[in-house]
Amino acid sequence: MIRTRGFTGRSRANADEQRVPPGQYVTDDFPVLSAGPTPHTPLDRWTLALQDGGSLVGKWTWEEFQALPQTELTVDIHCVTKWSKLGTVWEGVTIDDLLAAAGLEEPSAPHLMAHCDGGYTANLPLEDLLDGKGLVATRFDGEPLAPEHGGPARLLVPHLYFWKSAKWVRRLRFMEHDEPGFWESLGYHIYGDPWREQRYDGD
Ligand SMILES: Nc1nc2c(c(=O)[nH]1)N[C@H]1C(S)=C(S)[C@@H](COP(=O)(O)O)O[C@H]1N2
Ligand SMILES: [Mo]
Repeated sequence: MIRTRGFTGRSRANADEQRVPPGQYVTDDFPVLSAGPTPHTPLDRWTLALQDGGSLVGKWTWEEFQALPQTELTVDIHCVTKWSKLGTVWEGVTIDDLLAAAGLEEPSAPHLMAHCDGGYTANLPLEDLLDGKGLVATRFDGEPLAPEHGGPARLLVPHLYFWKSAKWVRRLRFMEHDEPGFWESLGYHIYGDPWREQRYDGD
């Protein structure tokens, strides 16, 4: 079959339209959105911790984290400022594998708060991170994740607005009850489903 450039372009545009949540536009750029300066934690001082109440229930050095099962995920991402980026390729450790590595097949609370270098936080229902839906990503597009995009490691939760994908994540804390994170306490939606345009509190 012969395809002209125009045909390919048009069919791609149509397919993309159904892939893109309401109010979003597609960009090939990868904008940087950070509420503060980019932290630069050296890998030999980096750890990822899993916290339940006052207890540490898991902790990995960079080396230990690299030894966990690594998963590649190709997903579309949607920022509340209305850009979407299609077919982004990430690598990292799924939350399922992280919990399994900590011996937590039965997680103890239904919500998580992600805590980051620099103080940023984002709250998430644990369920939204399970079954391969959430990743602690350390690679983007086949390369180590750039610091401005959250390197060494960020959360990736692509089915929610991208503010939930906390950059420079260092600690995941189980919560019995949902609490607002950084943007959520400043008026953003507590859940943030782009398909329901849950941008702000009350949407
Ligand atoms: N630690 C931290 N994570 C963060 C943010 C931030 O300011 N600090 N911004 C959020 C927002 S609002 C968006 S849209 C995405 C942007 O990710 P990017 O800069 O890689 O595009 O990161 C999210 N994660
Ligand atoms: Mo954002």
